[in-house]
Amino acid sequence: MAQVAIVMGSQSDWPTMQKAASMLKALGVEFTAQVVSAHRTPNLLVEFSEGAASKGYQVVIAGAGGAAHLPGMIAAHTHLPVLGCPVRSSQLNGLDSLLSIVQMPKGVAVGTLAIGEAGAANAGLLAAQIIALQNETVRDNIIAFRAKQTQTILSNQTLVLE
Ligand code: RP5
Repeated sequence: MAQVAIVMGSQSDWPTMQKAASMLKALGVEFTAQVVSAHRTPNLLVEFSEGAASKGYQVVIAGAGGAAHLPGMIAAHTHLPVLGCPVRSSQLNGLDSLLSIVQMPKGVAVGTLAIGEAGAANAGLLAAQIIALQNETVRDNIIAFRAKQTQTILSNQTLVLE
């Protein structure tokens, strides 16, 4: 059963959001990915959000660009933790997406990640860390991932002073 749901406002968000998917896959977390638009498919948004917990999801990762209402609207319809990913937009480079997602009013929470691919990858990592609270396999995978990352940097010190 999938533990994490990745949703995005448009197919055009997938090149960014697949970084979340890749991270979840690398850490052994089951997930699904689908397009749900706050503006173009509002009824699907309500249906997805209200049914997410009963489907067994434990975390929702929601990515959107521009007037990015998707993460906040999902959070309004579920008690599950929602991680918001600002997708880089063509007009304002994702600053619009970031500000749309991050400024939630008190009482409905969205955990907002960085703009673009790094934020999407970290959303996958953070979702896995939430899952790891009750899943030893995922916890061990995260610890190994972090150790490998550290070792890679320590063994690649190729800075040269000229
Ligand atoms: C948002 O509008 C989507 O999340 C996407 O980032 C943006 C543009 O969507 P498309 O016009 O490329 O479908 O809802």
